[in-house]
Amino acid sequence: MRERLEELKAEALEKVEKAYSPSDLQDVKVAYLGKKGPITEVLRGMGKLSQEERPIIGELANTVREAITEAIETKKNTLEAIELERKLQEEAIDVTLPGRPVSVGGPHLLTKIVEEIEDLFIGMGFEIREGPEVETDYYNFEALNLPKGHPARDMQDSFYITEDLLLRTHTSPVQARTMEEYKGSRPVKMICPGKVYRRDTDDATHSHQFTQIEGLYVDKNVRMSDLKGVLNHFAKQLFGEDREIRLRPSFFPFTEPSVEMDISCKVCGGDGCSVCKGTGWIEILGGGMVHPNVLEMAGYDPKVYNGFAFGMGPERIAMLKYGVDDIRHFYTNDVRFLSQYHNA
Ligand code: 2NL
Repeated sequence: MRERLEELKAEALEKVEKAYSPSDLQDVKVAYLGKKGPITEVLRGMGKLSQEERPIIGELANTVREAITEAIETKKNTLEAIELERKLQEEAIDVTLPGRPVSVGGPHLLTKIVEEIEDLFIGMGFEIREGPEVETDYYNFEALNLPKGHPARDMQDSFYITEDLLLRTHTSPVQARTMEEYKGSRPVKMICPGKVYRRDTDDATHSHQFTQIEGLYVDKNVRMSDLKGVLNHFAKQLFGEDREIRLRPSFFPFTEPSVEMDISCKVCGGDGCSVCKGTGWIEILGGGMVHPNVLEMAGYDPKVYNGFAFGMGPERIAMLKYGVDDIRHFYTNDVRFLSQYHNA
């Protein structure tokens, strides 16, 4: 019996030694220490032993059992340590590797130019006001000296929703609303950026929806020279100190007199080129002295108050400043276009 136990011990320990996985160990445990295992069997046969031998064999059987149990436990720890090491190797992360590049977006070129223009006018004391894109006939046309039957009110040119409601064709209704709100009792000095809509066929220079920034300064003793000074500062800040401006006579129903403003061409320095179409000058905005009818309708006495107003298209300004050749680039969201101006 003694030899049998020693044999079993040696056998079991060898199997433990050769075990490659926790399940191999489990097999050894069941095979040698289980209820139906050989050691249990040996112990069961102890009845046949003599009184003297019994405790000796009993003790030996226990020692063998403990030795096998301990060997399994030790091997299990070793296997687990090896497994952990393998996992750590396999899943190792090299924190010194450079990260994968993440492509981040940025403000749209149009957003940037509008904000730049806003900042310039804030610097000259103008406030920024916004208003509805769906307007009434009154604020979009009537209040701006465009009475019923005026050619600029042609159904063909505007997006009408009902007979009285339309998508605003310019941002001037925001200014008419502001003057009305201030009730003719205090000066107005504002700019209003926003989307406007016209029934146009889209091409390189036209869009049925675009952006406008209009400015209005109403006070006592406002003169055309104030308009010229403000616009001159604006143009030089935006396009560069080396640029000149000039005002030409023009016509708008809501201003009298009306002007258009050009800036000197930077491409040819005034000699004439394809950008300025040989004239040396590039048109950038329109303006003038607010028509007395417009002041009167908004509640400002034109004998006491007067003012200047102007309007510009930020898309056109951005196209001139950055050499964008097609207005549709602003709206088709081609990332190759958009990403070019992230650092502009
Ligand atoms: C242009 C020209 C202009 C105005 C807009 C205006 C507004 C009020 C009263 C008088 Cl409330 N005028 N706005 C005046 C002249 C020209 O815009 O070329 N815009 C893109």
